[in-house]
Amino acid sequence: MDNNLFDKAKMDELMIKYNFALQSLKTELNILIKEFEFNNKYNPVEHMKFRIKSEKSAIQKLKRKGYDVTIKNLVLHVHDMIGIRIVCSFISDVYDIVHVIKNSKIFKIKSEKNYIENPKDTGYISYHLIVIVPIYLNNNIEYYEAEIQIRTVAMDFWASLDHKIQYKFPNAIPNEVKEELYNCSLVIKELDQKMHKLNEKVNSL
Ligand code: 0O2
Repeated sequence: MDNNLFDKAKMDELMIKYNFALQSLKTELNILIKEFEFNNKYNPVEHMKFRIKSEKSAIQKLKRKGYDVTIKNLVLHVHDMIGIRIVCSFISDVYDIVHVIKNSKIFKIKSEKNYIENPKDTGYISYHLIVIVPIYLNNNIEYYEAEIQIRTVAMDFWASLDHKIQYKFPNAIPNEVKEELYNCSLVIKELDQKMHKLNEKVNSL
């Protein structure tokens, strides 16, 4: 596959800007989470992962969506060049984090997808926010999109197996595997609800 479809100098400049935006996003998220922890004497985050999408994946995504491989289309249509995954213990933690991010004075929320309330047909469960991150350059302010995925450890466990399966069967996942995976997502959902209730009970004792 040809990975050098973008103008190199322009792509290098864009990647630097995405890196600036990621640094700014990381810093702000860390502050918001520490502040939440200070106010509530509780840290809802198990762990966080950060990544910039590779040029190769960006090209694949543009092609999958039917767009020409141009830098303009990348900026307009690939909303997750900057990706952050926040993994929490309980569903209530996920919603706490969503609330904290939505209240940020630094990012604007562009869109959200609640795959906890409305799981995907595959069984995928998670909460997605697309945020707009400002970067303050010498002479101007520029804005970049980032996708924040917020989910429980159990949802993350399911998604990582699903990801492996998609990689193993890039053309079509066998039906029996699909079905089993979907059934696992129902178990994950039930487990998350039970763990949430148990945690509430323990907290009230
Ligand atoms: P990768 O390799 O993880 O980055 P959009 O990004 O909004 O233009 P889409 O697909 O409508 O496109 O958005 P959506 O549904 O919010 O999905 C974006 C990302 O969520 C995906 O990015 C995955 O990371 C994750 N995701 C969505 N559906 C599934 C799923 O069924 N299983 C798993 N494991 N992850 C999922 P990418 O670029 O597709 O993949």
